Amino acid sequence: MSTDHSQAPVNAALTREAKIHLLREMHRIRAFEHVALQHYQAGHMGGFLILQIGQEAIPVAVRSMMGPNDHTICSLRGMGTAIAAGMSMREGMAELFGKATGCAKGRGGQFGLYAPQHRHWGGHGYAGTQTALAAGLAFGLKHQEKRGAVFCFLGDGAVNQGTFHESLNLASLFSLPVIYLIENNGYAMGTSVQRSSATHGSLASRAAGYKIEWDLINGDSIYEIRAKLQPAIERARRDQRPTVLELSTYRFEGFSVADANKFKYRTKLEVEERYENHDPLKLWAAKLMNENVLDQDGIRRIKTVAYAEARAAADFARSSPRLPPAAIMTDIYWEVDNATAAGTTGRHLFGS
Ligand SMILES: Cc1ncc(C[n+]2csc(CCOP(=O)(O)OP(=O)(O)O)c2C)c(N)n1
Ligand SMILES: [Mg+2]
Repeated sequence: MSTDHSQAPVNAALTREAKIHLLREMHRIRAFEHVALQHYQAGHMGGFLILQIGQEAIPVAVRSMMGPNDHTICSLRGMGTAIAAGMSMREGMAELFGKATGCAKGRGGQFGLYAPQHRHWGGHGYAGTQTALAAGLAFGLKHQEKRGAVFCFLGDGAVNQGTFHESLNLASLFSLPVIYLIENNGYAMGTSVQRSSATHGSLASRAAGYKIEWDLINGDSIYEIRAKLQPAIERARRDQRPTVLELSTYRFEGFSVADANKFKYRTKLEVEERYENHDPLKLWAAKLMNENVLDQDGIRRIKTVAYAEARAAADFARSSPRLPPAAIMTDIYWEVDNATAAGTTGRHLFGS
């Protein structure tokens, strides 16, 4: 029997404006990534470009549930997560273009999408790295006696990394307020979940071995994500206990823009079927039309405004300067640590 998640208290409490905001945010992410992709393909930027197109509901729904003591941290597939966190399109786009106006002054590109002012601790390149950092952030919350939760996004390919299992063990043992969100998009690069993970039918159920609560979520559904996040958030904030959630999702594009064979390991039919029936933007728009929150025109306007914002961000990024070569000696650990007490004692975190 399927549950009507729209009636869950967290969803029943959503105002019309909040529902529209959720659609707007998903469209902003998609527009941002489409425009970035166009510029990448035109040769205007280099490095990696790793898109979240198809997975937008997850970061947007998570952000909509966050409070002032909550944090996010994710993998490289995290441009949408940064935008959902509140990073401006201009800062994000300029970072991808390697410009001084980017959020990391163009030093990181796809690897530099950090927004600490929004409590978003970036996209991490080594699969699973963020899971240990998330445990650390959660430990920090506990140490500071703050009631909050750390939302840690990871891919299905990261669940077999040792660091994830070490993190789960410590999260349970130390009772840490961390929520691991496995974005199961079916593939790690070109390897399917079936070929990479030995399971009893789900990745999240492994959490039981660490005495951690877990659940499965349809990652295309804003209502379901929000409804099932609620108990995990309470568990983190009230009981200071971890949770593992596995969200089914799909990436419509390749692993990265350099993934020329995006149909080699999956059929065109599979991708088309997912796009037709599991596009979170289409699904949420249909819900809002059904509930008479928006009509076709309203949805079109949201999309138009999102693309205008993304194109303006790209213009801003292209016309921004790069850092001068001399800047190589600034914003480095040495500069931060040199001549500080922490630099001589090594005690950065816990005072004296
Ligand atoms: C420790 C480590 N091994 C290998 C890689 C190369 N690599 C980059 S992404 C990736 C697959 C990630 O798949 P998944 O976790 O499912 O995330 P998705 O790309 O689907 O979002 C691999 C193997 C890496 N970044 N880190
Ligand atoms: Mg994956």
